[in-house]
Amino acid sequence: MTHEERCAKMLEAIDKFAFEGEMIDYAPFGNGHINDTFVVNMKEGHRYILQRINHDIFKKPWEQMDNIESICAFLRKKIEAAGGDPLRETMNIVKAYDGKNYYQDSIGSYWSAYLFIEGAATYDLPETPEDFYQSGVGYGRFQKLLADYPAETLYETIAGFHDTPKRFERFKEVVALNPMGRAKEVQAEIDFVLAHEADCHVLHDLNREGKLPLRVTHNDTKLNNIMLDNKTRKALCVIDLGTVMPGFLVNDFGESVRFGAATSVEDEPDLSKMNFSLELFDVFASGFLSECGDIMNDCEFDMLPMGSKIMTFENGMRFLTDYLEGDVYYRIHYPEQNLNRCRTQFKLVRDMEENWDAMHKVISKYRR
Ligand code: GN1
Ligand code: MG
Repeated sequence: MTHEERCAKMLEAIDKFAFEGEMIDYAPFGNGHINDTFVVNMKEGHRYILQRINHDIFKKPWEQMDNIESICAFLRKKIEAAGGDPLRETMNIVKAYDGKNYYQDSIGSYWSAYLFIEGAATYDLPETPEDFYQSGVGYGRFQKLLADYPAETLYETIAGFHDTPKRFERFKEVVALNPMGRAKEVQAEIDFVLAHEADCHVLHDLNREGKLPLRVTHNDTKLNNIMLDNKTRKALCVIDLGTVMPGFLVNDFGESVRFGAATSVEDEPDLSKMNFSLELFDVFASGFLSECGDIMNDCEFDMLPMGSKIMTFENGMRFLTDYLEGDVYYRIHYPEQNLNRCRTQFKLVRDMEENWDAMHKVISKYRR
């Protein structure tokens, strides 16, 4: 598709949503690896978020949007009851003129739209530990507010998204197929994955034994999926709700830890710069548990370090799988990016293993 054709599709979509006012222009927005996100600027000064949903990955965008609409309505009620501002503390869907919560364009792409949250920003790295603490508060609050939402009524927007054992099996298949002939150059990383098979099963086994409950989870709790208020610098709103579905609380905790309790960015090529920070782990745990510690059971407390390790390991394994497959899933900006991403994750896993007892000690400080 040419640039002009792409722009024409954007304009077609913009025209279909119940946006108030007159559009001036639009621009790409954010750093996501999966969907295409834009900001739409209106003449009257307000803005909207418009997103083209990656339909190869989210197979049923209409189910995803029903999840999001229903979760946001639930959050809105709780936020109003607490005297908060639902226009800033939760996402707000803008519907299409036909009443649907998405629009399918003439070439089959799915679009969704939201009110733009003004006076707030997202970060790829915490500028201060307090930023990371606030993200813990934000994701912990998200857990708490949704603790009585019936998780089993949500659609699974990506089948087996954090089914680590299934991802492990898929990884082995891809290694065997070796479609790009890249396996040889990453034997050390492949061996690292294979040596961690037992870890993949721990959380799912506990769930089957009835100890680890399924809850409403966000599943992509990176620092950059939370907005901090520009004035107060406090957690304001959890965004990027496409992967909200039933899951394990410890994985939401862990996904935040792997991204934020790290001393460098996800694709840092110089591994000496990438370390797990026990201090930041402590900071995040204190924020997260201050909000939702009282809804958690013993097993969830026990498994917070494991959730951190598993999410880090799983992301590394997914990046490596994608590298072996020829970079078909994640957006990359240079050829080795997925391999760099994989290596930082495995470095963090090793660091966590070295800090295993210390991580448990940190959690015990905040145990209720
Ligand atoms: C993807 O699109 P983004 O950057 O929010 C991915 C997450 C990964 C993350 C790695 C739907 O999230 O699972 O953890 O990249 N989302 C999907 O940075 O696969
Ligand atoms: Mg995102």
